Amino acid sequence: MLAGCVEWPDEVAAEYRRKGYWRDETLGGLLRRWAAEYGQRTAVVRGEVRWSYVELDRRADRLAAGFAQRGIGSGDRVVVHLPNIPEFVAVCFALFRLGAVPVFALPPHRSAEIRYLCEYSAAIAYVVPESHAKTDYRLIAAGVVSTVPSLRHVFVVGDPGEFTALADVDAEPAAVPEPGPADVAFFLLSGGTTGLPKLIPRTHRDYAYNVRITADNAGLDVDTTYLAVLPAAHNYALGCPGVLGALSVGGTVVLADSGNPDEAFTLIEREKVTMSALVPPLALLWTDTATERDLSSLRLVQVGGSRFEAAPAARFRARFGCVLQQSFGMAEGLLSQTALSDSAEVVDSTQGLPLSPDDEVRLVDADADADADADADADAADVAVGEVGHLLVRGPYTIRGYYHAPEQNQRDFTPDGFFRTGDLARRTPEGRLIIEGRVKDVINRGGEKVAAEEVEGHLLAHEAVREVAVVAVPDAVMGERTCAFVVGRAAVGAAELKEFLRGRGLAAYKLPDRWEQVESLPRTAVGKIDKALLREQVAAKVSRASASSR
Ligand code: OOB
Repeated sequence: MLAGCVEWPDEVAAEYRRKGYWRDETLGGLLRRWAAEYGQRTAVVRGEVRWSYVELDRRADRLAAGFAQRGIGSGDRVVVHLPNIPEFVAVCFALFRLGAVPVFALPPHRSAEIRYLCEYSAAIAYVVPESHAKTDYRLIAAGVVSTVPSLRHVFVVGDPGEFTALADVDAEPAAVPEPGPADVAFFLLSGGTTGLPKLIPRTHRDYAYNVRITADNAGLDVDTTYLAVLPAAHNYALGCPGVLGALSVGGTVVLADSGNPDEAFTLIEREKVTMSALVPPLALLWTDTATERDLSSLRLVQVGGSRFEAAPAARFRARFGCVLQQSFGMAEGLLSQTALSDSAEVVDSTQGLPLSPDDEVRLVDADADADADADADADAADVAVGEVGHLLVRGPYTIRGYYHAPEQNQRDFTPDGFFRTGDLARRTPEGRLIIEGRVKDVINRGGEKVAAEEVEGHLLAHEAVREVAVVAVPDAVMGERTCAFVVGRAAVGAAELKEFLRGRGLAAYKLPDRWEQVESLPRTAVGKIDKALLREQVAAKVSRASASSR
């Protein structure tokens, strides 16, 4: 395994292999097998572009050979910053085959996030589209390349400007040393339990298992046409079961730019889409959007990423007449989903069962303090069935540590290897999970995670800001939005602060939705900023405002 990653203990690894969870397979090798089995069937569709399995496999090989010629090989980190386009899939498999390790940036990320990811991973290459969503990504690349010495290559899908066109990365496939099943296949980003996102190493064999169990639980088969509306670079749409799940059974992946109903409904009708995965705000939007399109091909829709309430869940089922699957998951691993056979009541009100028989889930009675240390949880008692506890997990597809983050690992993992998810949950007598909230300092903005500390750090860099606290505000559509409480040294307006954050290259979804200028911030007895009180204050204000506007 790559230096800086935490292995599963040998005896645990042996057990996971013995039970057949972990097999001697790599993601790059799997595509070879799928191409042999599904040949000319359509693997990937985007607009007018359609690639068969054979075509995808061939492209991955040629790209891999081209990357190898440019000196990219085993263990090298490559920041992949692509939207949902076929090249994303080809680049991933090319890198998987070389044993090079994609670091998956999300499409809305901008220079602040990209610089951080390149530095943290010591990436040697960065892959971007020419432009996307009205942004010229080559400008992001230019800014980052000049400040990150490890970066040797920028590959661009489309007009490369000063960089290298991905289309020119092409060579006759040659035999290259391939990675092993225990090697790191790629890095996902954490939603952030504290501070900046951490890199999550996922190995070939643990992720192959992740894909297999989610594809099974969603009943995928050769007739599956999966519509990817969420970023394929995010765990949920990548492999839960997502793009890789659909490919693993010979299905077809239709790539979309967004879940915008206009685009999505058109694609569902045209491609006879059978399945998709949404976050709750999109599920609400789909439910409330009238359409002339024929959506009758839809058999299954997953909703997850943030809490989906029972009432909208029921409305969604009634509107689309398809199976709904609640999906609770995390880039670190654990997945809990309802089953296709579950009753409407179970689907509407729970997040189902953890997917592996060897997911060891504990709900412990830690006091709801984000700073409680890992040792406290390890010793804490399990709560009774039905009671809310702090969710801890370890298992065959849950990491044992973040990449190069010994201090964070000390906090986020117990000494016996359980990951402290930062989520609060309770369990039904059947073992189903119901996610009730969280203790980590993250705002879940309709599935997009905003780490409070990250935004606070940027705001504190403004000379007029003395103190700041970023907290969640309840929101009917997004579940939560962000609110920044600012104590100024000098008068400074929200517009200026937003512009300042943009100027620092922060992704737009992290810009606070609401601003409160205050004289001081409340403190707890031990002198920390009392975020619980701030959340209450702003929630009360918002509910008063909405009551008076009714
Ligand atoms: C998914 O992954 P991440 O890594 O972006 O975020 C994980 C966190 C969880 O720890 C939890 O706080 C929240 O997102 N979450 C949910 C949820 N699904 C995720 N909270 C309530 N209800 C749900 N259904 O978000 C993710 C990864 C794979 C599949 C699905 C979602």
